[in-house]
Amino acid sequence: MKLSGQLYAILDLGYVSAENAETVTGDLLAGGADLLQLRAKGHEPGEIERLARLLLPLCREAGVPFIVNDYPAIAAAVGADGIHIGQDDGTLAAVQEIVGPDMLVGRSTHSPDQARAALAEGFDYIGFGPLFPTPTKLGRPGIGIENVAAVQAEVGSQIPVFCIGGIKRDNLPQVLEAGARNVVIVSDLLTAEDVVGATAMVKRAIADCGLRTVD
Ligand code: 3NM
Repeated sequence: MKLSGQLYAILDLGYVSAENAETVTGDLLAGGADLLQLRAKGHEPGEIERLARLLLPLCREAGVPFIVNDYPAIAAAVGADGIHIGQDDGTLAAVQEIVGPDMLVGRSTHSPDQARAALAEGFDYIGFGPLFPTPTKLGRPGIGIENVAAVQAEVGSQIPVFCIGGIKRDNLPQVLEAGARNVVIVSDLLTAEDVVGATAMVKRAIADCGLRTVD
Protein backbone atom coordinates (compact mmCIF):
# COMPACT_ATOMS: atom_id res chain seq x y z
CA MET A 1 0.00 0.00 0.00
CA LYS A 2 1.33 3.43 -0.99
CA LEU A 3 1.03 6.10 1.66
CA SER A 4 -0.69 9.34 0.88
CA GLY A 5 -2.46 11.92 2.96
CA GLN A 6 -1.46 14.69 5.25
CA LEU A 7 -3.42 14.29 8.47
CA TYR A 8 -2.53 11.29 10.59
CA ALA A 9 -4.94 10.82 13.50
CA ILE A 10 -4.35 8.59 16.49
CA LEU A 11 -7.05 6.93 18.52
CA ASP A 12 -5.17 7.07 21.82
CA LEU A 13 -6.74 5.23 24.73
CA GLY A 14 -5.10 7.76 27.05
CA TYR A 15 -7.82 10.16 25.88
CA VAL A 16 -10.66 7.95 24.68
CA SER A 17 -12.25 5.09 26.59
CA ALA A 18 -12.46 1.70 24.93
CA GLU A 19 -16.26 2.07 24.92
CA ASN A 20 -16.00 5.26 22.86
CA ALA A 21 -13.24 4.05 20.53
CA GLU A 22 -15.58 3.17 17.67
CA THR A 23 -17.54 6.43 17.82
CA VAL A 24 -14.49 8.66 18.02
CA THR A 25 -12.74 6.75 15.23
CA GLY A 26 -15.85 7.30 13.13
CA ASP A 27 -15.66 11.02 13.92
CA LEU A 28 -11.97 11.26 12.98
CA LEU A 29 -12.69 9.49 9.69
CA ALA A 30 -15.76 11.62 9.01
CA GLY A 31 -13.64 14.74 9.56
CA GLY A 32 -11.18 13.54 6.92
CA ALA A 33 -8.30 11.85 8.74
CA ASP A 34 -6.03 10.30 6.10
CA LEU A 35 -4.44 7.64 8.32
CA LEU A 36 -5.56 6.22 11.63
CA GLN A 37 -3.44 4.62 14.34
CA LEU A 38 -4.57 2.70 17.38
CA ARG A 39 -2.32 3.60 20.34
CA ALA A 40 -3.03 1.88 23.62
CA LYS A 41 -0.08 2.22 25.98
CA GLY A 42 -0.46 0.02 29.04
CA HIS A 43 -3.44 -1.93 27.76
CA GLU A 44 -3.56 -5.71 27.55
CA PRO A 45 -2.61 -7.12 24.14
CA GLY A 46 -5.89 -9.04 24.03
CA GLU A 47 -7.85 -5.83 24.50
CA ILE A 48 -5.75 -4.04 21.87
CA GLU A 49 -6.40 -6.85 19.39
CA ARG A 50 -10.13 -6.72 20.12
CA LEU A 51 -10.19 -2.97 19.48
CA ALA A 52 -8.07 -3.33 16.36
CA ARG A 53 -10.59 -5.80 14.95
CA LEU A 54 -13.36 -3.32 15.76
CA LEU A 55 -11.71 -0.28 14.18
CA LEU A 56 -10.15 -1.89 11.12
CA PRO A 57 -13.44 -2.27 9.20
CA LEU A 58 -14.31 1.40 9.83
CA CYS A 59 -11.00 2.43 8.30
CA ARG A 60 -11.41 0.03 5.38
CA GLU A 61 -14.83 1.48 4.64
CA ALA A 62 -13.33 4.98 4.65
CA GLY A 63 -10.36 3.87 2.52
CA VAL A 64 -7.98 4.94 5.26
CA PRO A 65 -4.90 2.91 6.27
CA PHE A 66 -5.24 1.41 9.75
CA ILE A 67 -2.00 1.31 11.71
CA VAL A 68 -1.25 -0.42 15.01
CA ASN A 69 1.20 1.14 17.45
CA ASP A 70 3.91 -1.00 19.04
CA TYR A 71 2.57 -4.54 18.50
CA PRO A 72 3.69 -6.15 15.22
CA ALA A 73 2.10 -9.48 16.17
CA ILE A 74 -1.29 -7.81 16.63
CA ALA A 75 -0.89 -5.85 13.40
CA ALA A 76 -0.16 -9.12 11.59
CA ALA A 77 -2.95 -11.07 13.30
CA VAL A 78 -5.67 -8.55 12.42
CA GLY A 79 -4.35 -7.77 8.93
CA ALA A 80 -3.64 -4.10 9.65
CA ASP A 81 -2.26 -1.88 6.91
CA GLY A 82 0.63 -0.68 9.01
CA ILE A 83 2.68 -0.95 12.17
CA HIS A 84 4.34 1.98 13.94
CA ILE A 85 7.39 1.51 16.16
CA GLY A 86 9.62 3.70 18.31
CA GLN A 87 13.38 4.16 18.42
CA ASP A 88 13.80 1.35 20.95
CA ASP A 89 11.62 -1.20 19.21
CA GLY A 90 14.23 -2.91 17.07
CA THR A 91 15.08 -2.93 13.41
CA LEU A 92 12.83 -2.76 10.38
CA ALA A 93 14.04 -6.22 9.38
CA ALA A 94 13.01 -7.69 12.74
CA VAL A 95 9.54 -6.16 12.47
CA GLN A 96 9.18 -7.42 8.90
CA GLU A 97 9.94 -10.93 10.08
CA ILE A 98 6.67 -10.68 11.97
CA VAL A 99 4.48 -8.60 9.65
CA GLY A 100 5.93 -9.61 6.29
CA PRO A 101 7.41 -7.40 3.57
CA ASP A 102 4.25 -5.64 2.44
CA MET A 103 2.89 -3.93 5.55
CA LEU A 104 3.63 -0.22 6.01
CA VAL A 105 6.16 0.30 8.77
CA GLY A 106 6.65 3.69 10.40
CA ARG A 107 9.30 4.85 12.87
CA SER A 108 9.29 7.63 15.47
CA THR A 109 12.30 9.91 15.09
CA HIS A 110 13.42 12.69 17.39
CA SER A 111 16.28 14.34 15.50
CA PRO A 112 17.37 14.93 11.91
CA ASP A 113 19.97 12.15 12.28
CA GLN A 114 17.33 9.65 13.37
CA ALA A 115 15.11 10.80 10.50
CA ARG A 116 17.89 10.19 7.97
CA ALA A 117 18.68 6.82 9.54
CA ALA A 118 15.06 5.70 9.29
CA LEU A 119 14.98 6.66 5.61
CA ALA A 120 18.21 4.78 4.96
CA GLU A 121 16.90 1.71 6.77
CA GLY A 122 13.84 1.65 4.53
CA PHE A 123 10.91 2.72 6.68
CA ASP A 124 7.78 3.75 4.78
CA TYR A 125 7.24 6.94 6.76
CA ILE A 126 8.49 8.68 9.88
CA GLY A 127 7.11 10.69 12.74
CA PHE A 128 9.34 13.68 13.55
CA GLY A 129 9.03 15.24 16.97
CA PRO A 130 7.87 16.00 19.52
CA LEU A 131 8.02 19.52 18.11
CA PHE A 132 6.60 20.84 21.37
CA PRO A 133 6.43 19.26 24.83
CA THR A 134 3.21 17.29 25.12
CA PRO A 135 1.31 15.46 27.85
CA THR A 136 0.63 12.68 25.34
CA LYS A 137 4.32 11.74 25.43
CA LEU A 138 5.58 12.86 28.80
CA GLY A 139 9.27 13.25 29.59
CA ARG A 140 10.45 14.29 26.14
CA PRO A 141 11.64 17.82 25.46
CA GLY A 142 10.25 19.59 22.44
CA ILE A 143 12.75 19.61 19.57
CA GLY A 144 11.32 22.81 18.10
CA ILE A 145 10.49 23.68 14.53
CA GLU A 146 13.88 24.81 13.29
CA ASN A 147 14.79 21.51 11.60
CA VAL A 148 11.37 20.85 10.09
CA ALA A 149 12.11 22.40 6.70
CA ALA A 150 15.45 20.61 6.29
CA VAL A 151 14.04 17.20 7.27
CA GLN A 152 11.00 17.77 5.06
CA ALA A 153 13.29 18.62 2.12
CA GLU A 154 15.81 15.82 2.65
CA VAL A 155 13.73 12.94 4.00
CA GLY A 156 10.28 14.17 3.01
CA SER A 157 11.22 14.12 -0.68
CA GLN A 158 11.56 10.31 -0.35
CA ILE A 159 9.01 9.21 2.28
CA PRO A 160 6.25 11.04 4.18
CA VAL A 161 7.47 12.96 7.23
CA PHE A 162 4.73 13.46 9.80
CA CYS A 163 5.48 16.23 12.26
CA ILE A 164 4.13 15.36 15.68
CA GLY A 165 4.00 16.46 19.28
CA GLY A 166 2.06 19.36 20.76
CA ILE A 167 0.55 20.36 17.42
CA LYS A 168 -2.85 21.97 17.86
CA ARG A 169 -5.24 23.94 15.73
CA ASP A 170 -3.87 27.19 17.13
CA ASN A 171 -0.18 26.50 16.41
CA LEU A 172 -0.74 24.54 13.18
CA PRO A 173 -0.17 27.64 10.99
CA GLN A 174 3.24 28.10 12.64
CA VAL A 175 4.13 24.43 11.99
CA LEU A 176 3.03 24.65 8.36
CA GLU A 177 4.91 27.93 7.89
CA ALA A 178 8.00 26.15 9.23
CA GLY A 179 7.76 23.72 6.31
CA ALA A 180 5.70 20.81 7.62
CA ARG A 181 3.58 19.10 4.99
CA ASN A 182 2.07 16.25 7.04
CA VAL A 183 1.08 16.28 10.70
CA VAL A 184 -0.08 14.00 13.47
CA ILE A 185 -2.47 15.59 15.93
CA VAL A 186 -3.64 13.55 18.91
CA SER A 187 -4.99 15.35 21.97
CA ASP A 188 -6.25 18.49 20.26
CA LEU A 189 -8.59 16.40 18.10
CA LEU A 190 -9.55 13.82 20.73
CA THR A 191 -10.44 16.45 23.33
CA ALA A 192 -12.28 18.73 20.90
CA GLU A 193 -15.95 19.30 21.63
CA ASP A 194 -16.68 18.63 17.97
CA VAL A 195 -14.18 16.01 16.78
CA VAL A 196 -15.53 15.93 13.22
CA GLY A 197 -15.39 19.73 12.92
CA ALA A 198 -11.92 20.02 14.46
CA THR A 199 -10.55 17.33 12.15
CA ALA A 200 -12.11 18.96 9.10
CA MET A 201 -10.69 22.34 10.14
CA VAL A 202 -7.17 20.88 10.29
CA LYS A 203 -7.59 19.26 6.89
CA ARG A 204 -8.64 22.60 5.41
CA ALA A 205 -5.70 24.43 6.99
CA ILE A 206 -3.24 21.92 5.52
CA ALA A 207 -4.87 22.04 2.10
CA ASP A 208 -4.88 25.87 2.10
CA CYS A 209 -1.19 25.90 2.97
CA GLY A 210 -0.45 23.50 0.09
CA LEU A 211 -2.32 25.78 -2.29
CA ARG A 212 -0.32 28.78 -1.11
CA THR A 213 3.02 27.02 -1.61
CA VAL A 214 2.06 25.96 -5.15
CA ASP A 215 1.45 29.62 -6.09
N1 3NM B 1 4.87 10.46 19.59
P1 3NM B 1 -0.25 15.25 20.87
S1 3NM B 1 4.92 12.91 20.23
C1 3NM B 1 2.61 9.71 20.26
O1 3NM B 1 7.64 12.62 19.03
C2 3NM B 1 3.64 10.74 20.13
O2 3NM B 1 7.49 10.50 18.71
C3 3NM B 1 5.66 11.55 19.58
O3 3NM B 1 0.30 13.79 20.82
C4 3NM B 1 7.03 11.56 19.08
O4 3NM B 1 -0.75 15.60 19.53
C5 3NM B 1 3.51 12.05 20.52
O5 3NM B 1 -1.38 15.15 21.87
C6 3NM B 1 2.30 12.64 21.13
O6 3NM B 1 0.84 16.14 21.36
C7 3NM B 1 1.47 13.43 20.17
